[in-house]
Amino acid sequence: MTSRLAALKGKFTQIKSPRRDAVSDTASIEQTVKDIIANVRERGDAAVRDYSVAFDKADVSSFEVTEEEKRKAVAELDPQTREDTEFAIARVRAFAEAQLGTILPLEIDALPGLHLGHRVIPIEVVGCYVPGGRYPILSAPVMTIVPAKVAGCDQVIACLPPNAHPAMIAGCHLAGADRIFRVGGAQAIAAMANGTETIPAVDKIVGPGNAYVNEAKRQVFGQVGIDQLAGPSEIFVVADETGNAAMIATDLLAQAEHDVRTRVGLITTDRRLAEATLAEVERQLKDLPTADVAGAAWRDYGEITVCADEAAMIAYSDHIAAEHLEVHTRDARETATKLRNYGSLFIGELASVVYSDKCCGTNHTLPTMAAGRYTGGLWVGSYVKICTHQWLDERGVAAVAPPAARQSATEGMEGHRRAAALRLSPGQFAAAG
Ligand code: HSO
Ligand code: ZN
Repeated sequence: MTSRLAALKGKFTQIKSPRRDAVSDTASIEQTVKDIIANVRERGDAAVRDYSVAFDKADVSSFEVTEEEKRKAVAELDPQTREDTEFAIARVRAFAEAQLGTILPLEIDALPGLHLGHRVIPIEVVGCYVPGGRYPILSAPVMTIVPAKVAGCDQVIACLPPNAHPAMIAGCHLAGADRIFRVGGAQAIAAMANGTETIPAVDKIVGPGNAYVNEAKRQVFGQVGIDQLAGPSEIFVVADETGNAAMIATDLLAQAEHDVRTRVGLITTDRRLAEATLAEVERQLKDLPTADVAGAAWRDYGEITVCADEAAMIAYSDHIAAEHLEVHTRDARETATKLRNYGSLFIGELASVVYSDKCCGTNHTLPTMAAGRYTGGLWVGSYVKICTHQWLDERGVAAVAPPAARQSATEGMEGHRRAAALRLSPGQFAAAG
């Protein structure tokens, strides 16, 4: 139990508890993924082709989507879908551009003659994994590709499963992918991490995927950068007595339809709202076409927690650190200032998670499994490096060389001491020991 939860003892009760723990079990697939990565590293395209046949039943002679195929995929989008995709792209781009404007280079004179700074440098080659999955989520390529382009990466490639909906290829193209490959699963991650004859090696891999993709990203991390390890989606709502049970239930079920492992919950100070929401979820499940998934997620991972007061509600929510957190309270903006751990915050009942999922402009690739305690989600800053530099003149050397030389001597690092002292004048050199 975390200390945060221990401090909450007696301050909350659950009128609906999850039946299972949200745990990610990677042990069973670890070896399979290890083999896939080793094989792709060794045999390149041939291994990727074998896995595509074995796992995706796809016998693709060439992985790369041609310019002609991209044009065709876009032309086949119905006009409204194309317009909506372009709306999403424009919103995500505009927000990413605004955020990039906040990542500034720095140059300071830390001491006379000692100049320190940093530059903002785009990552050269980025690989965006675009998942297949239960639904063809058109906003998925938008969220990974658009901010990479805004950041100024030289090359942005996309990999998607060969059996992905053709509209997903159109989405990758419209979002601005430089090259698109029909390769999915762990073999896609292995190919992007190592490079093959046709797929370029990338510097960083981003984007969510299934358990195999996740495990592959975990294993190649270090060799390349990754964004994060994405678990099943999550939504929690914090609400007081002003909350609307029907609206809360609808938003919980919206995310619950993602996957049977989606974690959804209400955290409230109002027992009446808790009970009403419980009833609403059951009522709405009756005519939700995706109730087979959403209902299973609700039964296994759904929770409704009643807290003694606002402070306990906030603390419990910070303990969960939900991927998506909606705030339905009398003064939602005020409540928002008190919350600390979440992936993205939806302030006030008009701000549905679905708007961010699809098109309002914030990124929907967010930390799950309580990773919101230590990181935010994917953003334009995920595609740049903040790299420091320094330059000195004689005054700067006079200030830092003696302590650097002395520390080195204390540590027994004679080579370091010599390098530090070398730049001092002979008199200073002697004085620095
Ligand atoms: N809730 C998902 C994103 C999404 N949902 C897109 C529907 N479309 C993960 O944040
Ligand atoms: Zn969603």
